[in-house]
Amino acid sequence: MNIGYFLGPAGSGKSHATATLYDWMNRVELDVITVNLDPAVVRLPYAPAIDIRNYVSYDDIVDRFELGPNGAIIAAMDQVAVKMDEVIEELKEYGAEYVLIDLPGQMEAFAFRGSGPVIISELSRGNVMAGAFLIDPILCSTASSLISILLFGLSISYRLKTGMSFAISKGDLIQNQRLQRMQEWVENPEFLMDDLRVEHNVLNAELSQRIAQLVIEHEHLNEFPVISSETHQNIDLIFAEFQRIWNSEDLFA
Ligand SMILES: Nc1nc2c(ncn2[C@@H]2O[C@H](COP(=O)(O)OP(=O)(O)O)[C@@H](O)[C@H]2O)c(=O)[nH]1
Ligand SMILES: [Mg+2]
Repeated sequence: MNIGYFLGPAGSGKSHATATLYDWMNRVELDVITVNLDPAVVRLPYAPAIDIRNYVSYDDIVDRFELGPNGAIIAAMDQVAVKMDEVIEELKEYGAEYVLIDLPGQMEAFAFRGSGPVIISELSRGNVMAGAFLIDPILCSTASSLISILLFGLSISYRLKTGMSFAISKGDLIQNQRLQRMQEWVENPEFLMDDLRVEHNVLNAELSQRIAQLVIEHEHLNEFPVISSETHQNIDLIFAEFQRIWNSEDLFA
């Protein structure tokens, strides 16, 4: 199976991107299913073939352990990790060529805890994996905030040991002028460097430029789309990025 998963902070648009990419893949007649791995989600914009809420009850965890929302989702993700064997059995029964996975926005599970890496490594067994890290435009309004979130995403990709692409979500909400500047950043990293140079609040100009250089060289920024689930803008580029990563993972299989 070719598995593509969406990661990113809460509200960055993962569930809507899952729905939009699923519709697009269906339209071009690819054999695809969706999997919801967010145990705490209330409403989804798509009907998942496999739903983790049938395995793990977030409400039970809140009641039983008297946890707040943050602790409860961390505990729920531990249970998701334990249930992955059963989820993978169900996945095999579908036998789909492509699988889209919608993950929760609780980044702690992926950045610091064991559950995120366990979930991804269980899915990786015998399958090729690719991630798309979605960035809400609110979180990257300045060059340094873009670099900072790319570094965060890179660090998670490093922990998960799978290829990850990046995309800015909700392109339809970005003002034209800002959208143009973001596109300039991703098409020509020199613009990103220019804006980093003029940001006065940068703690250490040399360090931030070196970080920018590292991220730019690593992430092929010119393949870094601004997408929208509202207008469907560039949703096909997410699939192209998944394919690029699946193909490069295949080389090492
Ligand atoms: N305008 C606009 N809103 C979006 C887009 N994608 C998601 N949203 C909205 O952003 C909110 C969070 O989206 P969701 O997909 O649930 O984010 P998730 O928490 O990352 O799964 C919802 O209110 C969506 O309607 C988009 O491309 N354009
Ligand atoms: Mg979601």
